[in-house]
Amino acid sequence: MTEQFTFTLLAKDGMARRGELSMPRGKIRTPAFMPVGTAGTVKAMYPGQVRDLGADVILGNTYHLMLRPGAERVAKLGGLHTFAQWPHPILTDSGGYQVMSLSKLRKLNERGVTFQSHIDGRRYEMTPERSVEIQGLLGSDIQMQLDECVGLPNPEKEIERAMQLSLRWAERSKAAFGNQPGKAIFGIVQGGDNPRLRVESAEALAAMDFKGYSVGGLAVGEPQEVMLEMLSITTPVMPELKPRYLMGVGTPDDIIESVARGIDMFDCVMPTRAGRHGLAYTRFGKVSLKNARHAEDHRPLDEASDCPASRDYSRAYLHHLFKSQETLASMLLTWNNLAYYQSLMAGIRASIDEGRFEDFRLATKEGWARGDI
Ligand code: PRF
Repeated sequence: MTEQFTFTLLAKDGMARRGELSMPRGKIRTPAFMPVGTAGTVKAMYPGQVRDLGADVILGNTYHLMLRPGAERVAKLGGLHTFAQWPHPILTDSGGYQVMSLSKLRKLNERGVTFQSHIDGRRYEMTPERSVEIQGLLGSDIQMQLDECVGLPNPEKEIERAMQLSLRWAERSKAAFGNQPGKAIFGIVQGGDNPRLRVESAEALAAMDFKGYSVGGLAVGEPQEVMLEMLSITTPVMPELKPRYLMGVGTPDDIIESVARGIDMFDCVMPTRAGRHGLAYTRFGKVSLKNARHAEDHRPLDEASDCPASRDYSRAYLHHLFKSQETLASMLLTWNNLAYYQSLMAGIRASIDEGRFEDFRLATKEGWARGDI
């Protein structure tokens, strides 16, 4: 019973959904934000800290881990959960997207993609089957199919070619994954900024009966308005009773607007990367700790927060740490940002449960617009 992978839709409020994914390693409350742990670590955070903020799942990257330390090595060391001291669910991306954005000398054909490592220049081949194998060696609970994501803008022909290739790779990925009761592989909707291609992709994947679906190929250069329009067109043709994951998104505003259009899961480097670059996310919008206006500011980032990083340290101190390039600057700002993201998700979930998501969305956006000084 508890060995199965299930998704339960608990409540709906407009298009926004409350749900719960359940699998042997634990439950994921949705809408969920998944902190990114690219190389087996959520940068600048202890795993226990990530957990305590309310993360039910983290994301790992096939591309990075296959190159270093290697998928077979991770398997030998007991799998990613043990290796990284995260015993809860892990979702892994398939590698296709990272190959296209990070590696050199890529060659893509029907079989898959060959590329040179950005670390040492060694050549690798990634196929849908090899990606499933690697994600299996890592011990992933939720795998992604290998897909091809094209940037925007791009000609319709090119978007269509990549979308159709991704559909054929979806079939191969699903066949390679087979039947693994406590685990899942998600199909990925592509189709760029083209409504016809988005619908065609979503319908073809729905017919393949995946346990969950991702929306890829967005937040790749298009305006937010276009991304949201694509979601408004796509989610209505996605299976109602399966989880929906918007890949690589986004800002707090992207998240709340995407939840309003029926998305259940998110991941993004934004809170962790921005933290390492001196940018804090708060209830009152973004605060750049680089700015000299914080040099003598006694106030913490958010005195009402439960997170020590947000509540206990002055902006002046955070500014000083950042200016001095101290490691603690990255640690505290990442902690603050993930705390804010997880509190936003908790607020979203509670508001859907209580049928007041629209009020929550508007009040939250008002807070960001008001600013903090
Ligand atoms: N495909 C995969 N991973 C991704 C994306 C995608 O389209 C995106 C696009 N925002 C982020 N990560 N496999």
